[in-house]
Amino acid sequence: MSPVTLSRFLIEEQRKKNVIGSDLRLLIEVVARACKSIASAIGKGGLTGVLGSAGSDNIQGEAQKKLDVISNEILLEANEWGGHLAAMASEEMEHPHPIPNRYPKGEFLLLFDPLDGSSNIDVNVSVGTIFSVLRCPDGMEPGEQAFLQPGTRQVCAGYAVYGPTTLLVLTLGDGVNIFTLDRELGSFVLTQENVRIPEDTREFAINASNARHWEAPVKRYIDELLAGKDGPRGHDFNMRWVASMVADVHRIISRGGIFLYPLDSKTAAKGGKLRLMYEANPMAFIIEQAGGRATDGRGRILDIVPAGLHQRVPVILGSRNEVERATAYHIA
Ligand code: P6P
Repeated sequence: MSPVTLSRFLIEEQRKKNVIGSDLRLLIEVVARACKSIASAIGKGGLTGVLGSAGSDNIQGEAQKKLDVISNEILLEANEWGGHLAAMASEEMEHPHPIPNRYPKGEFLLLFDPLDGSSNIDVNVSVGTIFSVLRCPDGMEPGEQAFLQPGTRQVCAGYAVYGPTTLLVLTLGDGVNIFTLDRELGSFVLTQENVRIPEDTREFAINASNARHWEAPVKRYIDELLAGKDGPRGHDFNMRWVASMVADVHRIISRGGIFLYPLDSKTAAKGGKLRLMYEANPMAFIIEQAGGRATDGRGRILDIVPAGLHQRVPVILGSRNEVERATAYHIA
């Protein structure tokens, strides 16, 4: 049988389950095409002078890499003419990006972190694009307020991983599917269907250099993992930390694990490190659709009602039983 491309998958999903209207199908295909362009720009690296700093800071006060700016531009230009969007929002922009008046507007709001983990880009470590899709509330202007919806309102979420292969991981609220970019075909091809995360794991991901800043429940949880088979957990654990959320989350989607970027005394004033709207919410949607769990240490991430577009949040996500244990320690 010929490979199932992303386009064929979306058309067949629409035929079978009526979950994807033509505008949402167009949105996903346009975002996927933009991710191919970003993969191509990244792949050229030092050959075309796209590495290094852009010499500017983003709204988060973080130094921007040239590829942060390039990736953001690629996504804006790809999505503004199609007529499927009411507006866009990005980690790289303080305010939502309105659809220019010369183009028709649609019902969807697209949010993205155009190049997550970009601090790794200059050292050739996997990075990615994270995106989330909401509906613009009827009768509401597509300004910041329209975006401030809990993650449960997402109609679609996904990420691209730019690594040894370029992958697109997608959920439409009906399971998680993985597509691999066939560079010869120039198409994303379905390579894993209905992915499920193991409920248990022996692998955790946390930036251990922050240990002295952690709250007591996190310290207890991690200390028990580090105690290994001689400790209360009764077996050894392994640690991974790529410092690209997309890469760490994809490892969990692929083989299980738990990822923690918890509240700590360094980030408490800001509410956490990771951004709710275009990092935590899309990843939480994907993880839950694959059978995992995602909390902020005390409650479900997808239930959080956002107060601001760039709101930060603590994140604990991955294999169900470990996330439930780590969260229970916060509530005990
Ligand atoms: P740290 C990348 O900047 C990012 O937003 C996530 O992709 C990643 O998980 C985290 O920050 C890494 O943070 O403090 O370990 O550099």
